[in-house]
Amino acid sequence: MAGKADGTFLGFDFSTQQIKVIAIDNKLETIHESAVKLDDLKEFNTSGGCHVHDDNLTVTAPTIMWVKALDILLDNMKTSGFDFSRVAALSGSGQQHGSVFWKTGALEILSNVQPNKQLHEQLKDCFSVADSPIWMDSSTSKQCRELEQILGGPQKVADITGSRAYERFTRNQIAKIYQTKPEAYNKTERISLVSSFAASLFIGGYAPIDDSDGSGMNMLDIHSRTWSEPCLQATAPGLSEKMGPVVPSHKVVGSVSSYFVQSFGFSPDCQVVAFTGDNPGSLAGMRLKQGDIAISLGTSDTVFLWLTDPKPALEGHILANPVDTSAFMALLCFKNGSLMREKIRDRCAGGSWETFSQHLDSTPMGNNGNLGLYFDVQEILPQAVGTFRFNSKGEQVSSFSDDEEVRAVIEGQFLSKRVYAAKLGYSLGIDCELTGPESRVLATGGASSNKAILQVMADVFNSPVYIQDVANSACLGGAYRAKHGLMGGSSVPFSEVVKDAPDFTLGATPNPEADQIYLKLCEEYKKAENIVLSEQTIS
Ligand code: ADP
Ligand code: XUL
Repeated sequence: MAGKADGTFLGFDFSTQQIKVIAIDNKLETIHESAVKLDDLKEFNTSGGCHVHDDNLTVTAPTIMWVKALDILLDNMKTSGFDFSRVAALSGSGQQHGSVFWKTGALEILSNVQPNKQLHEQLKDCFSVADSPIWMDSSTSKQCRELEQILGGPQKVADITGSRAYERFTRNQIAKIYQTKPEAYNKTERISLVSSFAASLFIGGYAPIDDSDGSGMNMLDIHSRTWSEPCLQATAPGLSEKMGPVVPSHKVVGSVSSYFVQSFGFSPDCQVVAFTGDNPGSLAGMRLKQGDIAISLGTSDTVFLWLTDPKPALEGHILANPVDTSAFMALLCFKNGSLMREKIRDRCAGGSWETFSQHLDSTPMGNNGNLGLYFDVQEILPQAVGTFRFNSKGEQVSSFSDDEEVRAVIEGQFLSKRVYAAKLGYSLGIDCELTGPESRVLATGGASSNKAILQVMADVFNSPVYIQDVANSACLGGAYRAKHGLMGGSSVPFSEVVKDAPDFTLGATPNPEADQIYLKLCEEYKKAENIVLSEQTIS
């Protein structure tokens, strides 16, 4: 085993716009990083890696495009002299929720691919549905309502599967295909997620779906980590045979097929560890552990939590944890992230982040009781749109000074994250004890370079904030997970495998008075949100 672990590890990410790879050595240092942009494969005519259909709801990607992109990525690595023979194990991730429909007879072709031709040429006729539905699709409201009705309501669906029915979730996409293209459904011998599809390419056979990405389907019982019989029944006939088994995310699902040995010089012993979703992959890449919360401040904001005692709710998603089979993770998405912050920067700080930061630094914690909720586009959490300002008496006001406005948007965004995290069982919540000195907030994404924003984050969460400067955390997570799977999966804690990874940088520490101020403000935030939501219903 030690000999194997001396090798290198590959992590792939089949994301929406690109197929990416990172290679790390046994000391977890990155030795190679490359990517292929899907839009560069001109013959598929995608924009942002997908096709948005005329109804503006249906969003798909040509399945074979992903295969061709992998061919190109591996060819480029070979040309650059990458030594595939040293790869001890590989794993990776895929954009969550997307599905691949393998046509009857495809396994036969997949398990007999020959090294003299590229994969995409050999697999081109393997799919019963040529265009895979992806996570941006929102065309399955009918199927969502059907599932919630059959199972006894949205909370019931959330209790079983970790989320209420969502349009992009795979069960609802499968139900739509069964209802609208029954002949394609009947010709399907296996349904993969993008993640298990990618692993299947490497092993030359059908790789099982892992329980973490499987939790984004509205079809897996997140407690037993097996398919939920009522959900399967509610979807389409004969579905369980088409889904195959579910495995823990650390499971070795096979060795690379002889195609990869002969075409690229992989060792026949190179192990393939189950691929997972990109968000679980990022959790692994960010080395999240119990008590931590990861906050990504990108175009939109995302929050990951490590949970032991999840409380599925109507908002947010609970997934099986990809690095610990007894734990869970929560995923929260907020649409109004950096774009909203930029708007206020432009209006109140002359377009300068420096001036924006000065405004933040010159206002007190708690903003003298002024609170703002800013949703330039329809928000997911909460489902609201518009700008709402409340003064210290809880009265709605039409404007704040520039200083107040800047602090209000940043505090409002972090209060909302803290409140929603608490609703899903995060133990730093309002009604709970602190998780203790070990708990950390990990910040990533573009706005995590702003010290003044990080200070507010530390204060609102009453926790030190560390910066994680990894652009491709899902890829890196794949490489770490490959090593974890090779070293024994459940018998070795993931934290042990990544203990030598580069340290995080401390970005901010909370002020001593922060907790008292923000505990109270969380309550004020909840009241304000209720008012906002009641106004949305009226209008
Ligand atoms: P994504 O990966 O979602 O495209 P990034 O994580 O790269 O996005 O973040 C990009 C965002 O970071 C930009 O929209 C910008 O608003 C924000 N950003 C960059 N620098 C700063 C800064 N100094 N302060 C606040 N926000 C910043
Ligand atoms: C998560 C989600 C996206 C995709 C693509 O629920 O839909 O984050 O995983 O990245």
